[in-house]
Amino acid sequence: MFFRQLFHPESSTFTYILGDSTWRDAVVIDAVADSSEAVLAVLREEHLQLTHILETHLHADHISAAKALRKATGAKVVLSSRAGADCADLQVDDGDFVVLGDDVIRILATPGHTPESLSFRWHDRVFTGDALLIGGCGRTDFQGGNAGQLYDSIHAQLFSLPDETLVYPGHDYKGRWVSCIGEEKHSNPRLAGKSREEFIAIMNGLDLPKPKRIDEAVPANRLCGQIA
Ligand SMILES: N[C@@H](CCC(=O)N[C@@H](CS)C(=O)NCC(=O)O)C(=O)O
Ligand SMILES: [Fe+2]
Repeated sequence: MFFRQLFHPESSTFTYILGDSTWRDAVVIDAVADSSEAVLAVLREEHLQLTHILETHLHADHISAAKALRKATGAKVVLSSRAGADCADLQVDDGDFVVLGDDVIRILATPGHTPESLSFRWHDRVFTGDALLIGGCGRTDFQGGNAGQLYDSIHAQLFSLPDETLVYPGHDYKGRWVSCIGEEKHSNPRLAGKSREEFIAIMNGLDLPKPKRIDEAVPANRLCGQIA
């Protein structure tokens, strides 16, 4: 098993490289365009061959490296069928899986931050994109976001996992890297002890500024990260 977590400071985005030590295959989750060389360097150093480029969703705050990594490696781009992104090689749904060596990465549909948001479960960990963040969750005020749907996704798909499941989010804005399901259930201020109605009220009251790069990032990411 190979595992690496990278951080892109400009967008506070995490990129994950998952590998199989026997087969030497790897997948990458949420690679950022600016960091495609860093991902390729890890793959070279570790003698890993990239087979799949997974996206948790169509990002609003940075441009994806999917297209550049596909060009460099021939790996397949994987996006939710709900993304409406014809550029994807595989359009997946809840219950599908991606093979990685002797194991699989299970696909969980976790809509709410956006309709096409996915989480990926592998071994003892889950990659939650912006559905569940450490002590928070993705906002629901753009890109078809829906707070009630996010509450349902988190409870049905994520909080139903064993408490010890490690939570690797899509972003962290406060220097944290990993959490676990038990901790989020117990102490996430938006979710712990909150009813669905209370959660919706919290989300509808956030009043956050729009991501700086949203107008260029979403159309580019619907084309797998095509840089104009
Ligand atoms: N200041 C950031 C904001 C990024 C942002 O809004 N991120 C989204 C994820 S795409 C989010 O849900 N953030 C949660 C939060 O800020 O609590 C930017 O301009 O890019
Ligand atoms: Fe997002």
